[in-house]
Amino acid sequence: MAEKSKPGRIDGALSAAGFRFGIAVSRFNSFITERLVAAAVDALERAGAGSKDVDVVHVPGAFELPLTAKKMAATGKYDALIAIGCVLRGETTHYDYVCSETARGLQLAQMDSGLPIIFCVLTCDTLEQAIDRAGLKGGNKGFEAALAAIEMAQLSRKLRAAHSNAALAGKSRHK
Ligand code: INI
Repeated sequence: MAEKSKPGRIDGALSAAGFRFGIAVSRFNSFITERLVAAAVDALERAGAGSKDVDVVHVPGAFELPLTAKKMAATGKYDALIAIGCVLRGETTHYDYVCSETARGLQLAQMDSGLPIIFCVLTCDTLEQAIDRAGLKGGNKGFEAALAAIEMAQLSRKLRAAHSNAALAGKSRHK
């Protein structure tokens, strides 16, 4: 019986050397968001990113993250972005609008620009839940987001190269 060929596998490695990252972070609930940023920068630098290869841009609240990420993507300077925020449920429906529009806007910015934009916006019912995810029981979501940013930067570069190679191969086949 003919041996089955293995599917080609393309993975993103976890080295940040040679990549540039942008972080957009909200000042709202900065007690939480600054802890997420610190962990994200720590992860990027420990994975090999130079300090000059990481920019941090501050915005008023989570709602402002999508436009800022879109503008950062348009600079062409970055291999991946991380959007960091923390939305805490209040007594009104404001929370729902901020959460859904922030998530929707970030996904739109990512799809429009083609640049990976990692979603690191905590959406919590209580401050305790947010604290748990910013360096306590739940680990630190900023650190996890940085790993996702590195993986997606690597993967995007590989897929771009695979695309160019396929295009070149196609051209030479048609000569
Ligand atoms: N922004 C946040 O980042 N987190 C919140 O918890 C929050 N709450 O609860 O209101 C919040 N609101 C501000 C919003 O993101 C905008 O900055 C504001 O509406 C101006 O556009």
